Amino acid sequence: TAGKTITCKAAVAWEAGKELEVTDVTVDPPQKGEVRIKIVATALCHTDKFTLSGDDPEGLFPCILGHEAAGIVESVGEGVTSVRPGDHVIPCYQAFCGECKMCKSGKTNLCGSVRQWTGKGVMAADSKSRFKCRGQDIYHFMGTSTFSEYTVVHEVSVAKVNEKAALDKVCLLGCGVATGLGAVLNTAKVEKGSTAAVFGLGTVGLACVDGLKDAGARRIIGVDTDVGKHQRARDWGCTDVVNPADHDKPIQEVLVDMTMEDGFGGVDYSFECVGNVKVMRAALECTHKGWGQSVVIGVAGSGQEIATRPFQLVTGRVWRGTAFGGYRSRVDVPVLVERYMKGEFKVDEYVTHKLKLSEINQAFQLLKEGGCLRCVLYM
Ligand code: NAD
Ligand code: AHE
Ligand code: ZN
Repeated sequence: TAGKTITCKAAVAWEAGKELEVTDVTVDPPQKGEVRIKIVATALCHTDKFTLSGDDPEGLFPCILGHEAAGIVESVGEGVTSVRPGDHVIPCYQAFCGECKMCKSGKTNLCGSVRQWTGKGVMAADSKSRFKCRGQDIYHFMGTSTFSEYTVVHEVSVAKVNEKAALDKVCLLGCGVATGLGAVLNTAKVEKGSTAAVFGLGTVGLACVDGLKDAGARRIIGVDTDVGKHQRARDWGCTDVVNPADHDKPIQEVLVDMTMEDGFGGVDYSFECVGNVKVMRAALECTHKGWGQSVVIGVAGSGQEIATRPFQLVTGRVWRGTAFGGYRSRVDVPVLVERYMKGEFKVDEYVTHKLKLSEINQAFQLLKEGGCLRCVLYM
């Protein structure tokens, strides 16, 4: 198949808010600096649902969504040296080239090499798509487009991983699980003995909880409006779980009261894993005066803005955000896979449902119903 256009099944999102169509698409051969991957398994992340809803200002249609996957390299384009056909890989929506201003800074995991093209749904070599359906160009999504049997990605976005790792599990390290762990371990750098609050107890929030346990946090307060999420959060390691609806006071005041010690309340660290700007405010304001840090992980819709009294920052609280948990994709994802294989953190436990690519609309429905953490699709 190398060098030839492949016809395969993919889930095409024709329009915002509409069901996907699983149909035949063509996937062009990888050009210079590109890799064509046979996807083995892909999960759905809430960001896929968010973009499909039409709320993502970068959302382009028609497109092929999907960014939490694992697969096998089918062929490589000119000049590709870091992977070869047969390699087991995780496509990463955040690239790492190691050579751009951003990568060289050592201060961020955001790579500048291909982001301007991935945001426009095309490949960097020629600003074109490699997908067509019934003669029409279909946009790429997040530089990954994993809801397809085959996809083309930039070499700088491909992490080569241990071929003994189960691809239908490590796909979760392509987004949600890595993001939550990294938010705690890389972005916040939580110290042993810290107190923390996690808002939103889906996959990203639970991965924060797992990271907090790893970091040795002494108190982990989970917050979720869906009580169906509470017991699992305790099982993951939350010391307390709170439903905002059980309280008359704003949730930030509830958390400050819960953590009162020597006359001062507030958690050392908080993590927003919902994507709601009001929750982001509460997450900042529940942190401790003088040193509290709040990490925004959730993605909020077009036009949404965060607000707080500047006094919250003047008095020492820090508001920050994280993309992919601060991990430098190509470098760190293979290490995460090794650590997972040694049993250092949970991954399998987030897979609550398994379906086929052809059942993808049912999988999106599951995400809306709340009982689902991750649904893994087999191609
Ligand atoms: P999810 O839907 O599984 O989890 C969200 C949880 O928030 C649910 O359990 C829901 O019940 C809860 N929730 C809803 N409203 C709430 C409220 N007002 N207060 C408390 N809890 C509330 O989603 P997920 O896949 O875990 O993703 C979480 C968020 O993180 C999404 O916004 C997603 O787009 C974003 N995300 C960001 C990154 C990143 O790199 N920054 C990576 C992955 C996901
Ligand atoms: N496209 C949106 C923002 C979406 C967003 O913030 N995405 C997160 C990853 S979510 C993964 O599930 C991210 O890492 N962003 C950094 C980046 O480079 O995209 C918008 O508002 O335009
Ligand atoms: Zn995601």
